[in-house]
Amino acid sequence: MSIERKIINYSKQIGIDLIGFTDVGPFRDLKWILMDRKKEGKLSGFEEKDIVLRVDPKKTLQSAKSIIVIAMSYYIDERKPQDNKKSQFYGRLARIAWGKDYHTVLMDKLEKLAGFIAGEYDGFEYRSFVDTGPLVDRYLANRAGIGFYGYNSTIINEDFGSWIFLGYMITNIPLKKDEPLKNRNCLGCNLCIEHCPTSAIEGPYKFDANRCLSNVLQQKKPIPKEILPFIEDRIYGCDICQDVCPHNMDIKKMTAKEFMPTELSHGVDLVQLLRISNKEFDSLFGENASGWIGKKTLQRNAVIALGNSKDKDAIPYLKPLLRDIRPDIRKITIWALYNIDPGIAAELVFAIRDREEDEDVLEIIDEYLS
Ligand code: B12
Repeated sequence: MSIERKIINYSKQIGIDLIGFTDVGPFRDLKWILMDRKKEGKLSGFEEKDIVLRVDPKKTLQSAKSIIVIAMSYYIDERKPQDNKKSQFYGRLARIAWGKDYHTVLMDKLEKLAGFIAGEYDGFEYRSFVDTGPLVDRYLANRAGIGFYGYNSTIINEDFGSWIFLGYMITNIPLKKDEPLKNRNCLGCNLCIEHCPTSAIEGPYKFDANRCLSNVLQQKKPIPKEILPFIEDRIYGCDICQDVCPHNMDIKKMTAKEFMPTELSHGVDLVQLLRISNKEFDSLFGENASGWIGKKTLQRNAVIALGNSKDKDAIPYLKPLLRDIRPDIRKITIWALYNIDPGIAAELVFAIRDREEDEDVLEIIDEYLS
């Protein structure tokens, strides 16, 4: 049996849904895409900054001869995140954060796979990555025949749609490469472009991360005021461009029990999140894909979601935050209160103005009060 076949068979045994092989470039076509995106200022800042590293796998593993790309589905039947309501105010997590953190799950599969290959191949060398590696995961997945690009830039697989996580292993073993899928293309219906609330998808494969809700919710920097209402009740990630995609209809469901929804998947109790201790935060979000953005950023997002509820019942939960020790939280709370009820907000903000010492917060208070 060929080494490729052995690897494929083993990958199925350990629950990897899709696997493909590709070469180690360098990927000159990708270089131009990355340079254009950078020149236009439309990257998120979370990408590896060194373009040479991104297009040349040998810079990461000198002995590199092939790359194994894996994908795992995280799709489960539509469930309204706020079913089983226990509290009045809930925040929505994108599907990627419904189950266990995919970084850990896919990395674990890659490590198992590496252990298997090491038993078959003397002198095996490898480096594995999920999401945070130097290369461009989608590019590799496309190159290894795992899926095609949607207009929304996601990698879409015929069976699983775009609800797949990607990971890869750069190896020093020569593997017969797969071909990118030919004659399989995005339908080009434009629904992702039309439905993106902030027009972050500017056109086919044209993406401006500055306007993507998923990105702004992860960034620590302040979110532009005009974007805040589009966030609605989201506190991590955004699924719109995939929810509307026809390639995601009638697809196979995930089998990985690791990605089964947890209690958080039904919605995060915003009031609880605002009051959470560091220890509680670690136990609730430690194994969730949203946890890495940290307590403060998630709390900021919770305040935005409360503001977007426009529900006066949220005011008692927001009011104490006008005295929060973190100026960023005080600032966003002022916005949230004004979004709910400008009259009540003006009274509350006026009452704290004299105690406020932070120049930026004072500027915002005066802007609202004038
Ligand atoms: C930074 C980042 C983000 C940023 C920027 C996203 C972006 N589009 O660049 C933000 C925070 C916004 C983000 C959001 C999301 N992300 Co993200 N993200 C990444 C990360 C770390 C780097 C992405 C990158 O390099 N972008 C650079 C640009 C150039 O890439 P791109 O937009 O994908 O562009 C591709 C296409 O446009 C295509 N292309 C360009 N021109 C042309 C022309 C033609 C003709 C064709 C056919 C193709 C084509 O080639 C480009 C390169 O692959 C990767 C992991 C990794 N290390 O690669 C995960 C990754 C891309 N993210 C992922 C996910 C799941 C998401 C979200 C769905 C999460 C969510 N629910 O909120 C959204 C989807 C938003 C979207 N539509 O892209 C998955 C994607 C899985 C998949 N099936 O595609 C990845 C691969 C993580 C993983 N390992 O699973 N992400």
